[in-house]
This record gives sequence, C-alpha cells and structure tokens, in this order.
Amino acid sequence: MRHHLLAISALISLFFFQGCQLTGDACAAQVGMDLDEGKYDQVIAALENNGTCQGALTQEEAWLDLGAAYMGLAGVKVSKLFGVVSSMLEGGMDTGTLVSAFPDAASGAGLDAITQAQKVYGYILDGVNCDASGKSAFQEAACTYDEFANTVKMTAVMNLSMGSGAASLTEPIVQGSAQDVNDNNTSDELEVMSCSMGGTCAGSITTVASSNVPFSKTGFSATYTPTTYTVASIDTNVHPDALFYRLIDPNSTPVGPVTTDGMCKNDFTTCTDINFSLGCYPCPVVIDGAAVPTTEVLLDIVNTDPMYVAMFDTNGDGNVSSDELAAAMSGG
Ligand SMILES: [Ca+2]
Ligand SMILES: [Ca+2]
Repeated sequence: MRHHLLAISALISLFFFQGCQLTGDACAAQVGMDLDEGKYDQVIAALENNGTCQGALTQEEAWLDLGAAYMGLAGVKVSKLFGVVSSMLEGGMDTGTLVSAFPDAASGAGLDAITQAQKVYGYILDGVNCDASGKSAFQEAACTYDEFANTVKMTAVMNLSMGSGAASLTEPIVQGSAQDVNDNNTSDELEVMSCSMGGTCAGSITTVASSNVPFSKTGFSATYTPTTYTVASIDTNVHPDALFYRLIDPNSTPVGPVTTDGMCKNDFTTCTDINFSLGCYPCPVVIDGAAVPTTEVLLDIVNTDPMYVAMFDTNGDGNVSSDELAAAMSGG
C-alpha cells in the first residue's frame, strides 16, 4: 500500500501540478500544460529521444510524461484512466467495457501508440521485476501503467481481429441472429477467430485459402495467405452466409492471422471493398516495421498476467497455449 501511495502522489505531482512547480522552465511548464490539454504530439516532440527539457525534468519524469502522451494518443487519458482503474479495483471491468472506454485504442494507430508507451515504460523498468518490493515511485507508476497498457493492447488487438464480435465476449449473443447465422449460440466472428488461430473449426465453417500475396511498403515486407471463412447460415432466407476475411501468416508459430485495420492493396494504398481477386485485402497493422501477429501478441499478454493464466490454462501446466486460447475464444 505504501508503494501505491508513493506512486499515486508522484503521479499527481507529475500530471496535475507540474506546470505550477516548474515555473522556472518554460519547456517543462509547456509539457505539463500540453498533457493537460491533450496536445500529445507536442509533448512527444519535446520529450522524444530522451528529452528532459534541458534537465528541468528528471529522466524518469520525462519518460512518464512521454508514456502518458502516447497513452493519450491512444485515447487513454490520465483522468479517464484513474476512473477505470478505480472501477477495476471496485470489482470488475470487463473487456467490452474497456474497449468502449478507449475506442481510439481499437485501431492500428491506437495500437501503435500503446506500443510506443510500453516501450517508454520499458526504459524505466529495465531490469525491474514489477512483482518485487522496493521499487521507486517512478518504477511503481511505470509498472501500473505498463500493466494497464497490456490490457488495453489486448482489447485493441481483439477488437481489430473480431470487429463487432468483441462485444459478444461480454454480452450474450442472440442465438440464430445475424451474429450467429449457423445457430450454435456462439458468435460467428469468435468462431472464425478461434478457427483461424488453429482451434477447432465448426463443420458449418468453410475455409478457402487464396494464393500467397507479398505486402510491402518502405521498411516492411511480408507474405500472407488471404483466407476467406464462410459460416453457413441455417436458413439463407433469414440471414445470408456470413463471410470473414483474414490474412494468415503462413510462417507463423503458433499459426494465426496478423492484426489488420481497414482495407488496402498489397502496397498499402487504401481500397474500399474486400475482393481478393481484385487485390483488396484486410490491411496489416505495421508498428516499427513489424506486423502484429494476433495469436502471439495475445499469448504474450495473457501469459504475463496470473489472472488470465488462471482463466485460460485449462490443463493446469501454468501456461496458456494457443490451443487453450483458441478453445476459450469459441466458448470451448
Ligand atoms: Ca455461431
Ligand atoms: Ca496450459
């Protein structure tokens, strides 16, 4: 508790009173104001590359402010974050609520910003064990924010991967509705996600893999298998078959899709209607020159949090495997 109080008091002084305390330094004062006013790009410009406002901020202060700016870019505002954290402490914040609390995070740009924030927290946490005692207030704060960023990142990846299906994680779907055309009481989108991650594919799902396509832009190239999943409707007079399009990485271990946002051609120019034969695909999210492998990222996150391990580790070996995660997705 003592550490939490220290962390919270450090945060409050950083985020709310910094502008007043550092009247001697225009840069530091400006950073504080810009954070308050949501001018995150300006904070990032001032503090990137280990900037400290000519030493007016300590390096740790500057990194925490920079992390907060990246979190802000993803739609995670400090004031909102405190509200969400307190409702989590009071007994629960589910995935769907988290996504709706931070809608900007559920985009490729939001995912990029969260990733940059975690990179900055990583500078503070270099060699630090967040579960150990004796951390500084800055380390305590970075641990708290990094863990929170992990949760936001997971919901962003799932939201991008499942679209409207993410909501069905927390709200029961209506059997036989447009979200469940095969009438098995499981979201079709979740079933497709599980199936694409190597889980069991229901008999009513047909998978068609197209020829591999090379995607490239400056600093990035990769080859994916555009794949169509058709969920057969039990009554096409009521609902048509449901079609889902994913890019599967043929070289990934564990097998799975890459995270995508919107649609583009294989040179990343935008297009408006998915059509593999016309060269319009789901658009891979690229962060720091790398794609975001959905299964791997989700497994990394769930395996760092004992709460998720307890939820998904069905065989009790202390680790969540891709099979266990895929089974959990489709309600198995
Ligand atoms: Ca279904
Ligand atoms: Ca396991």
